[in-house]
Amino acid sequence: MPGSAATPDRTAAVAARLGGTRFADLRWFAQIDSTNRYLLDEARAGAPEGAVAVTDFQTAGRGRLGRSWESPPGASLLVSVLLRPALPLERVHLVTMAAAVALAEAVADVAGFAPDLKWPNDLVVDGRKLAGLLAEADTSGDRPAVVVGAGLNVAWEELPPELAETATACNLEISRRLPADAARVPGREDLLVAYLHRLEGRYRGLEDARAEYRRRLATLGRRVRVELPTGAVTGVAADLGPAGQLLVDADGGARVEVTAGDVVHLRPDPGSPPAP
Ligand code: BT5
Repeated sequence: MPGSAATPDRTAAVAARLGGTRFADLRWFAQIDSTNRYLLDEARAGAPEGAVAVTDFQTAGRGRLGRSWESPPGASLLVSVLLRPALPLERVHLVTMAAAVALAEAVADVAGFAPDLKWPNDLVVDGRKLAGLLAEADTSGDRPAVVVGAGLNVAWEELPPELAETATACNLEISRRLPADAARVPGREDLLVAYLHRLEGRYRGLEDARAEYRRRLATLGRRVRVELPTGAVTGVAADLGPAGQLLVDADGGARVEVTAGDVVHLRPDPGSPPAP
């Protein structure tokens, strides 16, 4: 079975706090295979913009490029939204950038610290991944439907060995900053409500969202290695293109436009000025 029934109490309590947004049609599942898979199927069946799926646990959480997204039950905010932006397909990445900014703003609002953005869709703290976003499109209707999924690590007792060096969670960051008696773990409901309110604002102003994404993008100005299907490119991340592409000044002198791929932030060369 792909998902258990939505939990009505959770669903109603959160939906009641979403007035003024387009996100009133919210379903909170105790367990599901993937909230992105669920909403893509809903999109294909004609569901309108604004549907939201949230879950405590995914049995087949998806990352980008066929990877998986892991989280123990109840430890993360796992949420997808369905949007039908009036944009050509090649510009729908603006929606993912708006969502990344909104999620970073929600973390600042509720958890009290500000994560950085890493191209294309990660929230990071001191280089460790706090959250990832995955956008998937369905182009069968008149307008592309975009499902934007977000996985935000909220309250992890400990990180599993395979993520111990690369990931972090809100509770771990808060306890690093505050003495144990003052540290409070933010609630997933509060983070969700803040995220959807912030997303409403950012989605209404996609060009501003792009500018804010660019402003917060820790990748810009850094030496990077970009892993592409055709091989790796090393250089300096120089700018963001109008549709969210990463423009890299490669070591050989060429400017490379990256639309999809993985980026590794490198340490600056010895002797060169520090990255901003
Ligand atoms: C992403 O992929 O960062 C996108 C993640 C999107 C997850 C959400 S959850 C709600 C919605 N429904 C879904 O099915 N998916 C979305 P990517 O950049 O490919 O990162 C995946 C990689 O991050 C994995 O290969 C692991 O190395 C690592 N990883 C897995 N789980 C992680 C976690 N909880 N925290 C940090 N890193 C993780």
